[in-house]
Amino acid sequence: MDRATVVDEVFETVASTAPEVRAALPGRRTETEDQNPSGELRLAADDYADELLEERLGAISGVGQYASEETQEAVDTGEGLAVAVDPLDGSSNLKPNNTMGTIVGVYDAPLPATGRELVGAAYVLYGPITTMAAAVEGEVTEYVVTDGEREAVREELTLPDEPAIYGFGGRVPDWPDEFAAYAEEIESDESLRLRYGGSMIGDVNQILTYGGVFAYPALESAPEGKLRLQFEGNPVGYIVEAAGGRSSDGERSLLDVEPDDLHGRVPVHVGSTGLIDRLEDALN
Ligand code: AFP
Repeated sequence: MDRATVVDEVFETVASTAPEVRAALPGRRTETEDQNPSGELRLAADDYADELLEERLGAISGVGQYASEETQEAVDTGEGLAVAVDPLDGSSNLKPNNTMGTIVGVYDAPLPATGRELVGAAYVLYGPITTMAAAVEGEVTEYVVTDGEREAVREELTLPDEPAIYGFGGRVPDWPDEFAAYAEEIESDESLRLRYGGSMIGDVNQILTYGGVFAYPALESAPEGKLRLQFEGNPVGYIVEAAGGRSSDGERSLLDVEPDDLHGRVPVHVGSTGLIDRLEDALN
């Protein structure tokens, strides 16, 4: 299969798996004893989504590697593109019945790879309805996913010209002074309102819809931030940049960050270009 067909097959497979992931959530809110490679407790729901997606994405002809936020090593599945998956982003939102997502990045290089090797990225948002945002060849399409079938509802999706919301993760006392000063500037802007839901996909989807800035910044206690480059930063950076916005680790596009290992973390800032430009000015 040609590369574009494989990428679409990956998106189709993630969309078709979404109803089973969503249906399994109510019965899998329990924490397991296991920790993922990032040291976070895995929910039964994380395990279930990961097993389904590894089996189905790994079976696609043209997918040669499967890596997940939930498992230490990437798995060889033949020849071809590499997929990096966060099976259930925001799983701590399951207990309070808040938004969650599934993220997939499709790299034309062995993992770990820079975001410049991405040839597609998508996320499923488990909200009041199930939607998918998918970026390929510089264009973002939003789909409603019904019974695993995608229906395009917004094509050539771009961020609105005027930003409207912001959301910053981490504890305020743990923000470095430069980020705290930037946050204060944003908070004092009367045209921007706070929206932070604890699941990056839910928060980023609001940025795609309303414009603004989402950040999980470097913290004094965690200079690399919390989010993983391969599974969260790169795919979301790729999608937001394809929608006409920007991404940054504080100095450069997330897509230019050299990975040190498969589960390496990175400060993530994504959103409207002007707000990310101002962030980089504030941090440097
Ligand atoms: P979980 O998957 O453990 O809920 O973490 C979600 C996440 O990786 C990302 O989706 C959120 O933006 C961020 O963590 C929330 O982190 P805080 O709980 O520290 O706000």
